[in-house]
Amino acid sequence: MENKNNEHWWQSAVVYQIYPRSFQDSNGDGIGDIQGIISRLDYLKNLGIGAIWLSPVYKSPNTDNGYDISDYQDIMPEFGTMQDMNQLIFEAKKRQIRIVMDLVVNHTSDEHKWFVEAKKSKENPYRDFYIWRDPVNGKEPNDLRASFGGSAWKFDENSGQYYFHLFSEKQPDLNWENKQVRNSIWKMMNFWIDKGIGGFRMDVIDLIGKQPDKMITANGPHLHDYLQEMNTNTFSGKDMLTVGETWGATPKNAELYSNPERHELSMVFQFEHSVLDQAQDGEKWDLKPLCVAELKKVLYKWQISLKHGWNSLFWNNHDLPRIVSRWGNDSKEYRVKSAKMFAILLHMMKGTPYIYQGEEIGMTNYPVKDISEVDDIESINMYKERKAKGYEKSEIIHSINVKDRDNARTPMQWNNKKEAGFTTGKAWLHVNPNYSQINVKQALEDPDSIFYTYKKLVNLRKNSKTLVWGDFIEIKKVPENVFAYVREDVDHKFLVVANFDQEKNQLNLPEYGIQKNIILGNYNEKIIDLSSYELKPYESFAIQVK
Ligand code: TEU
Ligand code: CA
Repeated sequence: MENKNNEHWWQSAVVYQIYPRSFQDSNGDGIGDIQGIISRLDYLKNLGIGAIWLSPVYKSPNTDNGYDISDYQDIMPEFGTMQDMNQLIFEAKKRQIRIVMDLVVNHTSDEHKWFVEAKKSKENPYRDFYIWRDPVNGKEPNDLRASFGGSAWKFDENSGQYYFHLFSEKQPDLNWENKQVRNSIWKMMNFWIDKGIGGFRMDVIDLIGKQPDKMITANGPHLHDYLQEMNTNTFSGKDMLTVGETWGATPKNAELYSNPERHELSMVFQFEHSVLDQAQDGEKWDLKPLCVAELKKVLYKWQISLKHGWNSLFWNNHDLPRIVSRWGNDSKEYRVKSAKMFAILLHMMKGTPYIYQGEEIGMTNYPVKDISEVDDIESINMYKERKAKGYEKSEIIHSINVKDRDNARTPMQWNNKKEAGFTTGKAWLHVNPNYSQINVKQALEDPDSIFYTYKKLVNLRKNSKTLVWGDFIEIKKVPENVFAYVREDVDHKFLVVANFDQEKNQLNLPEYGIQKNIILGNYNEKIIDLSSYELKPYESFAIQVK
């Protein structure tokens, strides 16, 4: 699997993310489950993906939909049993699909037995598994804030101390400085590795080196030491896919994580492109229009700066709004065109592409009218906070509709039957009413659907070393809202063009002239004269020029 050139399976594979709660229900309780996933493996095999990143399926009280884990070595009963999980790993493997588990070890649930013990007294052997501090002048030790609102410190009446939580108060942060904590985590990871999984996606891993007393949260001083220790004690030598979620990553520290000589991770998710529609110094709810030129700058920068590392490529995940609604166009006229443009633009780049469930059929955001329709703790807390600060309801709801996480979490749309074929009961979260037109069944029946563009892209990578390992070169002489780049090695050369615009744009690339070898495009052109070509709205194509 691993060869001399440092080539790995996860470089030519495409990863598909499943948010289990919303993927497929098998027993009519309205909640997606593991048997549901198993029943859809053939669909995923048809798409051609090489791995599934499975959002958490562990035992959890579900304050944050599974990102608050109360037992890492057990399965949430709503999702099934450990036997179901073993079956999923086995059935996926039969189809050459690896299962990448979500590793949420920055924090646990407050219902995890470590925290239940830790809370009992200052002397409890598990006390130091978490971060406890005495009050300062009768108040919180400092001003650090939690990601889901309020202070990051929660007072515990029983012991008179505060504990630290970077997310909700039901998600206490683990104390990574404690070697016993780290050893317990390695043990748990090895439990999963022994089951034959394909790797780990590591939740907010850049926070584990925090030093709250020094107001340090991301990129703490021992972060990379911990990751090297993890690597040595767990997946070292196993060629697994390991991807860290790192909101604070720069190209420079992404190389620290992913340079193979450092023995840390395969790659990280960086979010620099993903915050470009957020007002400076604001939160994600403070909106600003996307500047395409800026997006281009950021994506290209990441393409060329990881000399010794590896990129991950994504538009979507379970925390982000749907890309066609966000930066494309979800109108009847342009939804399919813009969705295909996103696919071509991203998948032809260098790195490992990720597809989030439903992206391959162009699923869209779900606008709500009232906070009562919202499930996500992040949005609900923000709503309360901003209401109290005097924001208008309409303004808050607008931000929620543009940015909130429920947009990604509405049930997968399988067909045009009741509840989109997701469940025979009542879905836990509203199904997007556009399921009657946008669904998997329709996509599979239409040879010109978004699905088949994704399928083609997934397969192209499997068969082209150039696309996987070839160089990335920007073409600069193009209009501001047009992306154009080349992927090439000694054998082959591909030219990729994407009009990131609802308007037409003029392309003049005389050095390329007339081209017939168009491998895919969203307008199905057969011949393109690049010396002078008018790009249609969202037009995108890839051409093999050598
Ligand atoms: O997300 C990390 C994180 O920082 C989020 O709060 C992110 O900023 C937000 O979702 C953007 O809207 C990870 C998981 O992906 C997320 O689902 C979890 O809620 C969070 O960690 C806590 O585990
Ligand atoms: Ca179910």
